[in-house]
Order: sequence, then C-alpha cells, then structure tokens
Amino acid sequence: MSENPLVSIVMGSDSDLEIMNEAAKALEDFGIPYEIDVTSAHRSPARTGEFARNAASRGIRVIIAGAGGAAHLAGVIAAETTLPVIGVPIPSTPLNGMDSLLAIVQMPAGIPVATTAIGKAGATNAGILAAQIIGLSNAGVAAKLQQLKAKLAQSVEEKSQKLQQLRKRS
Ligand code: RP5
Repeated sequence: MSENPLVSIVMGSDSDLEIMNEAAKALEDFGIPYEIDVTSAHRSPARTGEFARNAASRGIRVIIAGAGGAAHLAGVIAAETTLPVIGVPIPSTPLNGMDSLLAIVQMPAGIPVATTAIGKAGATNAGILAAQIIGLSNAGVAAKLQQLKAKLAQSVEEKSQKLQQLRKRS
C-alpha cells in the first residue's frame, strides 16, 4: 500500500484476493503506487458509490475492479466516475467465471469497462493495462513497459531454441 496511490484495486470479497494480488504484483513490477480494498456493488452499494465518486479527487488515475458471479462492481463504479475502469472476471461460482465475464463485459453504450480475461491472467493484464495508461504520461513506466516486451520476446527465443535442441536429440 502506498501513501499516494495512482491505481486503486478493489474486489467484491476478500475471497477474490488471491486472484487480484496478481494485479498488485504487476503494478509493483512497474513501481506504480496502488491501494487495494474490498467493496461490493451488492452488499455495500453506498460504500462503493462513495469510493467511485471520490477516487479521482484523491489522485487515483485508474481503477481495477475484480468480482465474481453477478459481477456488477466494475460497471457500478464506471457509472460514477470518468476514470478508466478495468474489470477482472473472477471464477468464484460453479459457472467458473463465464457469469462474471459476461456481467462485466456487456456494458451498455456510454459506460465503458475494459474487461480482461477470467482469473489470474486477467488480473495480471489489468495491472499491465493500468501501467500502460499511467505510462502515457510517465517516461519511467513507459520504459519498463518496453523492457517487459523485450523480456517476453526473449523468453520465446529461449523456448524455441530449447525445442529445436530437443528435436535434434530425438
Ligand atoms: C462476489 O461474490 C465476489 O466478488 C466474490 O467473487 C463472490 C463470492 O463472495 P463471497 O461469498 O466469497 O464473499 O460478489
């Protein structure tokens, strides 16, 4: 947690934390200060509305919202702020996140939510996407994003070489 967070990570329940921690880890890799908390669209609508209305004036630049099931958290927050909102579908019900995905992605025209993949990969990408938004006006973060691209490309080179060596031996 940081004193002047630029990104706010919120989730519908503490049971979402294991997945949403992946967004936090990504932000830490970019050195971006963030806050993380629980607030629920259904169980604490007043708290959620207050959070959404106050986020921009507290200096928050991007909101990442993870929720499962009838996942309305990201959409309800997007309804109350002009900050970019990224939604992460959590696979917390017998429908394995398909319910959360559809609930988050199918926003009506006028209230956008950038929706990621279901689960940990989606939470990681939410952190990276938030960094890309911050990186538009932060050269240090933009440089780290370039380094990530180079690292990913290098990892594919290594996998390719390993595969070719295995094929030669067999
Ligand atoms: C959603 O309901 C939460 O985001 C969570 O994914 C799911 C289950 O919450 P708990 O019953 O574990 O608190 O609102």
